[in-house]
Amino acid sequence: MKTVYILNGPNLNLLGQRQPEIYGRETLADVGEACAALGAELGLEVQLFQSNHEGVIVDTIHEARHKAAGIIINPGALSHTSVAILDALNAFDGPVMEVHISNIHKREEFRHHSFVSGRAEAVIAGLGTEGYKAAVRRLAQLLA
Ligand code: DHK
Repeated sequence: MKTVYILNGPNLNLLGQRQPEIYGRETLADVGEACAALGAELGLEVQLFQSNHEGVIVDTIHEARHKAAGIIINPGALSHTSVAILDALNAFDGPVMEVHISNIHKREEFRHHSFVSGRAEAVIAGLGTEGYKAAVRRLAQLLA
């Protein structure tokens, strides 16, 4: 079974608690369970990670080089600032899906640009937490 990493950046540990009008009421654990169940149906083992620290996310992408066939990433605020995460993803050989729970293009201008988007096969923004499941489905197709 192929493994997929779902990586989440800063503040996403507070999913379900912070600004629910923007990010919804589902928790990250709920997202992890739903994606693991969907992944199992589609023949993928899904592993969920979250860190508030850029370097830990970079280290986890390096680990994915040897352990994962694909990556789904919501870098949170680091989407808009982190060349280091882009560089790490460029050192990963498999497909990358970028997910934003909110529609970053409808929000403040500083959220409109993401360093990761040029590396991603697809960018999903504004589907709420459903976006993670859409990314799992697409990765299953790409990895079939
Ligand atoms: C999550 C965050 O934490 C923000 O910093 C991004 C993203 C948007 C999201 O929509 O999932 O700007």
